[in-house]
Amino acid sequence: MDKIEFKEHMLSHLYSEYGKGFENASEYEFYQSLSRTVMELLSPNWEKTRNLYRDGRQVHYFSAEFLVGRSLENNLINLGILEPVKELVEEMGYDFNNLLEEERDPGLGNGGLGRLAACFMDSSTTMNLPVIGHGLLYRYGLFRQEIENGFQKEYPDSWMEWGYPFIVPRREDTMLVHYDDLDVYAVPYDMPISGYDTNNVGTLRLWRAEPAEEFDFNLFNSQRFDDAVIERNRVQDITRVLYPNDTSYDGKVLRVRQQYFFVSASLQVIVRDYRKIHGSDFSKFAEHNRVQLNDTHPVLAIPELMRLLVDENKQSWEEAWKITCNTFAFTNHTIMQEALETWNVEIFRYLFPRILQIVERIDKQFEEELAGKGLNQQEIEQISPIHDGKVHMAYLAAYTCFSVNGVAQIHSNLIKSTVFKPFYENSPEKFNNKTNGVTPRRWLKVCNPELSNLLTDLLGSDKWIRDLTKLRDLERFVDDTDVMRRLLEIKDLNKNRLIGHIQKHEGISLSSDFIFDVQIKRLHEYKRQLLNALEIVDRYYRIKEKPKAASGPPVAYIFGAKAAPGYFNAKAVIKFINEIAKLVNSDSDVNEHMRVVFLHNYNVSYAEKIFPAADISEQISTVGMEASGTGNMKFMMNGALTLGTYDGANLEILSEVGEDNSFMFGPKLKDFPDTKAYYNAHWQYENIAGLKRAVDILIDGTITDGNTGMFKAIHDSMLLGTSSEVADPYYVLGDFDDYRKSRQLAHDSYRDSIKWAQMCWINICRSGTFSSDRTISDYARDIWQITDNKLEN
Ligand code: NBG
Repeated sequence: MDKIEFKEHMLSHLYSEYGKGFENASEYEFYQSLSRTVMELLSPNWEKTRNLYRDGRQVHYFSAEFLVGRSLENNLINLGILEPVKELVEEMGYDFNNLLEEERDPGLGNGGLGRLAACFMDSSTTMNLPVIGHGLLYRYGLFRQEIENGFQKEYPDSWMEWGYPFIVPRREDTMLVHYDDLDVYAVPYDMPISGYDTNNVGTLRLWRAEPAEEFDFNLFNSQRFDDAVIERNRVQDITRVLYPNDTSYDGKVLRVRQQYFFVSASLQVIVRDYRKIHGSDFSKFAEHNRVQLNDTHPVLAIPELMRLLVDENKQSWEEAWKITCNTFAFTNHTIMQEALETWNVEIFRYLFPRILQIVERIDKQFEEELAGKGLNQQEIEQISPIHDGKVHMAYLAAYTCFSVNGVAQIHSNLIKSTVFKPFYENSPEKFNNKTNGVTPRRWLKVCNPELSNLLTDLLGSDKWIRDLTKLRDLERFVDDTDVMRRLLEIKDLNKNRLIGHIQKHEGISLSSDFIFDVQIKRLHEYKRQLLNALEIVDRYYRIKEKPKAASGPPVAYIFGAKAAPGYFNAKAVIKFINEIAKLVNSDSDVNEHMRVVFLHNYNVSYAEKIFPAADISEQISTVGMEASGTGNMKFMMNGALTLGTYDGANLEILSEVGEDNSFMFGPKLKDFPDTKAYYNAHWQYENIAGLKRAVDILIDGTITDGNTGMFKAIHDSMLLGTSSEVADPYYVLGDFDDYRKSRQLAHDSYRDSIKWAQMCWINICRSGTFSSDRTISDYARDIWQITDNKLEN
């Protein structure tokens, strides 16, 4: 399509959608018509790809979250038309970047787990692999965060209220999902996933709940307005919000309903499509379909497939069990107990007694099997899918699935020795590691165009975009000071871009002379934003006390994080950081040397502006608690240095770049003290210079939490144990001194800019293994056993 045709297509979309032409179109309407034209361009190959994949083995990636981020720019790049479209848009008097900002981020995920699923979709399509994503179309994504008076406030994120151009309904695949108290229509909305340098277009299928009963016209007519809509609301609630608050019983029921909703609808389609080819012979089902369960949220798929096979397709229990075990593979993403979902048996009984019956039978079978292997009743009971009145989703998955993997080497080892120990001992062959990765398209090429161009120029080709290990060849430029200067210039440019954005959205001014020391991730105690904050307070006091302490370069401490709405201590840390920001930024004794920024509403598109501008990547989780991390990889690719603990994928980054090109601190896992027996937080508090002063800022009146008790709560969590928890369970005080030293070293090292650039360069050149293309080829080879299937021109 040339420019003129492209413009004609845009115009016809404008007319048909809004009844107006270019002269009267708003920026938003212009963006919509542009996006619809892009959809038009993608659609023929999308359809062909679906046909191409139909008969071979397909992988179904089941996930409650897909944090895809914006689509327009990514699609333009993948279609190879970014430059001409940009020109066209500018010729027509629009600012291209403003247009991109019109697209709302589909907030269909919380954090790393959801973003990983999105990177996997990108890599699968780019590598021409038949992988389909299945999830939920939440009307309201993760909340929009505002910071009011330093507190996090949540607002609904109505990202699709005005229509989202990159999804289309496929009413022909509407399925009926049955609960004991309700029948619901599941309507799929498909999103095309374009890949880089390929014609293949993958599919992300998102289900939305719609009432199966017609709107009750008679009730409405007889003035019973509420009764007429109550039932409809109850149905639409199922896909109204991402992760509704599940602290109440009703919230939990809704959550389970959501989970069953999408796995049931997807499996019904998969079974139907299989029957179209193989009729009622199910012996090839698992050969045809592999389902990857992304954490415990979709694990209800296990009993649901059993139900479909046994009740609706006349398979014997034994046959069905064999098929089910060979179909499902499971990924665990955390060993934190709170995230290993368990559901009260009564919820299952209420929603779907038949599913409960199936899980009970699986449970019985499990117990008999293990008893046959000589385990005693008590041992078996503790790890069986149903015990203590609850269904344990992780155990159900570990027992059934043919593959169980963790997401970084240390984490995959840990699950074998902790949460899944007995399962590992029973079937070691199931367990494997698949270290996470991120897509170099979005996280390098798209977000950092100048660095991408430099890499392409030096390499003499852009092959690195599909094979990131190619960057290794560029290491030879590390001693070329011109290249290092260019790298520094690019960082400076990216910093200035971010500075403009921060000025506009946060009202804080920065300069690119500052070191950008960044921690962006969900707010969680184990991720230890609190450790970062306390070290900032300590530096603040040191400078106040002795201005000479500020001899190094100035530092901008940048945070972005959302806290779960019901997570009190996490919200307290947000308030704490904002209070520190107020204190520091308004104090002229220090604000030339340090500034603190808490970015509100951190999301994928904000992240795309931050990674390229960062100098230091804060990866400071308590050892053993961060399964992998993926932000750490994005920082590395964009030339930021890791300041981190020996945890998650930090360890694998370290083994690529070495201690000379990163700043590691704290104990290794094997040396980590048993905090329950040998750790005295109080000793640290009293004896580590400056620590008491920093910690006590929480309670000495210097800053205030507005009488919420928040600051006292985090103060106490570090110093007072409870009957169930030791003091400072996340070892914040324990790691403080070591962290401070490493951070100081990192900041001091920044002064030698060429040396600094060389370290960044090594990080970039050795980031190849952290491409999600590598991760996906590992899954494809070891778990899914699929090969590529490329659409020809
Ligand atoms: C998160 C881990 C991260 C990991 C991502 C993706 C959950 C439950 N887990 O360390 O905390 O990088 O999953 O695997 O969101």
